Amino acid sequence: MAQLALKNHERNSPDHRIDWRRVAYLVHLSRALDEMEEKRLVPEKKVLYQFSARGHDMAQILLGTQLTGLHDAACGYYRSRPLLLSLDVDPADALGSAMGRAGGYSDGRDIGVVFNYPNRSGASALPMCGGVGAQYTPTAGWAQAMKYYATTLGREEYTRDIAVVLGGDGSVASNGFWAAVTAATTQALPMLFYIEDNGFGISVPSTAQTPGGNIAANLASWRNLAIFDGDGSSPAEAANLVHDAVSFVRRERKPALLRLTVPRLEGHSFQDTQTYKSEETVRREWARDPLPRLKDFLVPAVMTMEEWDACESEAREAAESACARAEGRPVADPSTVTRHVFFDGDMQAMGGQHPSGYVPPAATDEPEMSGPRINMVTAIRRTLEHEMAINERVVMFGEDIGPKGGVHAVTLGLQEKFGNERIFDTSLSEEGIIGRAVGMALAGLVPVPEIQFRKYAEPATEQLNDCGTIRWRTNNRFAAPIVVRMPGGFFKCGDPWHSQTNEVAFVHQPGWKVAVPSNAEDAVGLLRTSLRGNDPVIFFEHRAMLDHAWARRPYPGDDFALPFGKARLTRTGSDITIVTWGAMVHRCEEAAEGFSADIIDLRTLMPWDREAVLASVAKTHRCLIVHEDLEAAGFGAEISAVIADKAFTDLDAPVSRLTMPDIPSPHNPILLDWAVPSTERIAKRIAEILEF
Ligand SMILES: Cc1ncc(C[n+]2csc(CCOP(=O)(O)OP(=O)(O)O)c2C)c(N)n1
Repeated sequence: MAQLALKNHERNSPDHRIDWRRVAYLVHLSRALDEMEEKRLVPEKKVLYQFSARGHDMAQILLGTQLTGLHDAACGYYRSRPLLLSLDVDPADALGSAMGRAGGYSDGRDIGVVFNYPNRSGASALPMCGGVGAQYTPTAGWAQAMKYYATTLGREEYTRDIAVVLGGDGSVASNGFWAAVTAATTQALPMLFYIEDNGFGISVPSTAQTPGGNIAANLASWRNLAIFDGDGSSPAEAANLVHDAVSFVRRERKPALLRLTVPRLEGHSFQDTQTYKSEETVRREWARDPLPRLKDFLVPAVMTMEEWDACESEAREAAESACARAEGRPVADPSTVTRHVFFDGDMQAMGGQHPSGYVPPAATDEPEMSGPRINMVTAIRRTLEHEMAINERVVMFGEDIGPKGGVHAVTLGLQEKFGNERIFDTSLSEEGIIGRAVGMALAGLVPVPEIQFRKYAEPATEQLNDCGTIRWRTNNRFAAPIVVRMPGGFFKCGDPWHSQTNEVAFVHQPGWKVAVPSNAEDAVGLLRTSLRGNDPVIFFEHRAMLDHAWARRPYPGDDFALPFGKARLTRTGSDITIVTWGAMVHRCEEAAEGFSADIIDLRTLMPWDREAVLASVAKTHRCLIVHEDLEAAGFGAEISAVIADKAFTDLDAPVSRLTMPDIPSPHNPILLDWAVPSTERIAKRIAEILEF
């Protein structure tokens, strides 16, 4: 591949398939915006975060000119504004967002350099993240969705579309980069890794990111990855390499990596004075400025000097007009800032199945009570099977969920039924699993990733967090509704790795709904609602309940769906309210024998049914919260705080919590039994509260 690139690079006159006048105009526009920020808007404190794209600009714009697929998508990073301009984003949106004004990419919620651009008539820009490396796996997910639409669903209109990710030389050391390279190359995804190597990650040289400093050279022997490498400051070479790399991915439906060396002509950000660079380094960087090179390349071959000057003036005027329009925008009404954490009926422009007119089938919360009692594993499998059968957008993936059927056997037999494009095993990378799910959701699919055990969601923490905030930070332009199935909690024994619950961590991450079913019937209802819904969901499958006799229920029917935020009152009584969920519901029921208790199974923690709890406490005047998760900052703390706040005068006793002590789950069953709230200890605590 490198050889092919060199050959093309010998073509050093302007390639007439490229609209060079537009390229020149956009480079001038990008420079004018950078200069305006550096000289006026940042010193005047109208723009608070500025990352100059000078030096990176020309090659990015050449890349943008190649994104001609109707469903192409690119995900950039904070230095990617030139690409955005080349996708025809209004510069007033770019500047207005940098100023944090109303409208634009995020209505003032996110920094202006972190952008997004939903586009139904051409290439889109996927929601960017502030975290370096976080852009990679969602882009792999978009590429996977293109493949899925074209190959699995046979949709002709997706056969040439690709995904492009932009990253700096520092980002190639990130987990996300490697997760995406592995996913794209093991699954042959139409994805271009576009690496802008400016030699520094803030101040750290690229030799600290990859040995020798050249990621393209180091990946030369990586299987299934075409490598292109060259000078991003040379107009001819950059144009040819970008064209060849993009065409390769489009044509071959395989991944490629294009590394272009570019000079970073300014500091990392406005505040960076670059004292770590020698004068000689700075001089050499400026000698590689692509703008004068572009001029020499195009004048007179493509345009006259007068036309070049006119192009620059036109770009400067456009930048001034954009600035005036941006400054004319107000700041968003602060009271709107709590909107768009979740879907509220106002449809996002892109992401998930709902924007393209999906109407969920009719559903009921009345279960069909006939049929044998089935365990939670079978109930979940049956629900997945039905929803996959009626909805071709549902795709499942994770570790060992294919031929093995999952380590908990939930997906047993499903790959045989639906094929290995709709249910597949992934590389062992949770960031890869969740990030790709995000990208697939952005492209309109309904991804259902499985995390093998709760604890192993940790490598995906960044992707989970960023997924939850997509709707909010793009001000409802994008959303990524995915359903993450995740088993956890104790089983026959405990241990620090397979047994934690820690559901509360997801409640604390904006944008996630959290389901914690205690039995087969609720699992069916909540899973179905999740798969048909328009928000990301953590669906928690308790290991101890998957095959527990108490949790077995008749299959409630293919139309059974339960609303989130609606608790189930499993027993009624008058003396105490017991609030619980998951594996503790069964123990609370046993413990409450002989007492007159309301037992509330919350079923979902985000949202949670405050009304049911407060109404019950108003009746019983006493409350015990039982959960398996740790006490400190567990979800019980939230419930007690709400009761203290809203029902203080109703109480005849302090609100009490019975939980695991603040320790990891112990392995030996005797130690575990001591740590997890047992029926006996719950009963004892109930008696104590009643005696208070
Ligand atoms: C996960 C993460 N770690 C650290 C940072 C802080 N940070 C922002 S940019 C940057 C350097 C990135 O360099 P590179 O990828 O080469 O891109 P460049 O800025 O040179 O274009 C760092 C360390 C971050 N944003 N995210």
